[in-house]
Amino acid sequence: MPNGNESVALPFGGCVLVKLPIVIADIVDSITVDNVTCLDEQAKKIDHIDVKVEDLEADPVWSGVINPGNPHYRPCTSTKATFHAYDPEPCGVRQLRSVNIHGNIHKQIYFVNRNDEVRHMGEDIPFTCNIKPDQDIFVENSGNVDFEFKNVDIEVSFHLPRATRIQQVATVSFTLKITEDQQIFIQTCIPNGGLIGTQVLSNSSFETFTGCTLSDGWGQSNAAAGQPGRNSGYSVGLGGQLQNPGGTGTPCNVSAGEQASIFQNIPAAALRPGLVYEFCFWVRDNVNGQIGILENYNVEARIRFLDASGQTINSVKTERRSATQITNAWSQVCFTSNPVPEGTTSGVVEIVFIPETGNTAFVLIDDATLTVKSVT
Ligand SMILES: [Ca+2]
Ligand SMILES: [Ca+2]
Repeated sequence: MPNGNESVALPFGGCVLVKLPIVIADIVDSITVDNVTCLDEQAKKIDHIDVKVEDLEADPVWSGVINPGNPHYRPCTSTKATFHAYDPEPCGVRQLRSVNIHGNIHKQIYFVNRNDEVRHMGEDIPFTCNIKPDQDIFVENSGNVDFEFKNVDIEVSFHLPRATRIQQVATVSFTLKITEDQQIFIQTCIPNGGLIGTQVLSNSSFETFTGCTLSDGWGQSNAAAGQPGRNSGYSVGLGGQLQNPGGTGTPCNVSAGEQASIFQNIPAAALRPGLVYEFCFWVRDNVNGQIGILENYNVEARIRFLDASGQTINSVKTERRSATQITNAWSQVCFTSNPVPEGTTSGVVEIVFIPETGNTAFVLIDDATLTVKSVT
């Protein structure tokens, strides 16, 4: 079990400048190539034709650099992802006018001759075709644009009008993926495995505070920082104080008759669907046989996950201790959250002091830790 005295700083990813191919367009298109092949002997019939596309290439046709009057104009401020010394204007928005597609169709024609023998004949049909994109495509730096053919397929139909002539229609279909290398800042993430065992709360020992108020990540209500802690440090009082904060400050405005709480957001970099957390803290009350203190309270600790609109997702894990279970001696409470649900954008841990009628007791909290435990 964690003793709560360690606070390991996460190596949270910062912003990193990377160069990535950004998809500009996926053009789905096809090209039809007709040809007539003369056979070197007379055929009774065509058995089949094996066909494949080779050396498929795309040569773009660009507009000039567009001027500031064009709505797609953007000033050329970034340094180039790739610099071509031969390009007089490597930076500047251009429009893709069209793409010249060329390649070669390689065929193996299997036919049956007059002697009922199967023969074959190879042929190569080079082709060139210009295609125009359906949508307007603009790029920032044409020197950084790459064209890649995906899902290339070819079908061929044929008939034999005369014994030595084959009419063929080949249809080459493809997706032309157009990407542009762009430099962007990305947020790096720690792999899940690197998070396991990490304590993610700040000021987990409550040693940092200003007057009655905890600093460094904690929010609070009806709470008093700077109370006597475990291990000779400080703790935080919920609903009351044993001493003025730090033993020297002015009294905190706290009441044993009202609900009190401390709470802290789970760091976003440690919040991932599927992870679970163990929340542990130490608690004691101020009841040590004194006459006149009425104990009638509960303490609830909760781990909540929230969606983008700030609504709690139905995954709150609650752990409750009664005034009887909490004594004048420090004891530890630990429990494990539900797995972080999909759609979570934030998470909160909180410890809530809930007084009932007539209560005059309060509690102290120390060494609250939230440790990433496992991945489901
Ligand atoms: Ca402490
Ligand atoms: Ca008690």
